Amino acid sequence: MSNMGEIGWVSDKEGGYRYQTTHPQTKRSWPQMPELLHELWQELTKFSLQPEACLINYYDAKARMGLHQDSDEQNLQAPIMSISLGDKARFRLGGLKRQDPTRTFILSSGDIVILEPPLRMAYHGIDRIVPGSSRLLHEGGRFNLTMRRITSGQ
Ligand code: MD6
Ligand code: FE
Repeated sequence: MSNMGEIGWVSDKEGGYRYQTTHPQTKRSWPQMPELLHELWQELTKFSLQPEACLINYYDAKARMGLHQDSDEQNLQAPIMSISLGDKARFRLGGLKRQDPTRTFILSSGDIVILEPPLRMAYHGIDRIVPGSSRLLHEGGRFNLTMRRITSGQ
């Protein structure tokens, strides 16, 4: 797990999960998001504000992500856009309540998911990845890049 952009999503024993502008161990800023990602966000979301955070998550063959809502951002009107790279994954999308029915999609390398109102707060997760289903990464596995606008201001 790592980040690009002005703000990163971090966690440690002391502080739990939170957004912060520096790496909790090195205290350094996160590297900039490549211009290409800014352009992709602009083109696909048409949102008025630029993304501030890009979370980089790596999934090995056994990794999964439980059903969750993304609700830690100040700006809950802003879309969240993610890019999948490497092995395929089974993405589960539900509704605004945890008990709502869910459906699943296979996300392949290069696929993009955008959660925006009215599904901005929909429950979602990764059931499993499909090991060996892409040749993009020599080490196998899957990267997910999740881009977000955190603050409401400029
Ligand atoms: C993943 N994605 O694809 C996990 N969240 O590995 C997310 O949790 C997610 O793809 C918000 C918006 C899009 C996403
Ligand atoms: Fe999410």
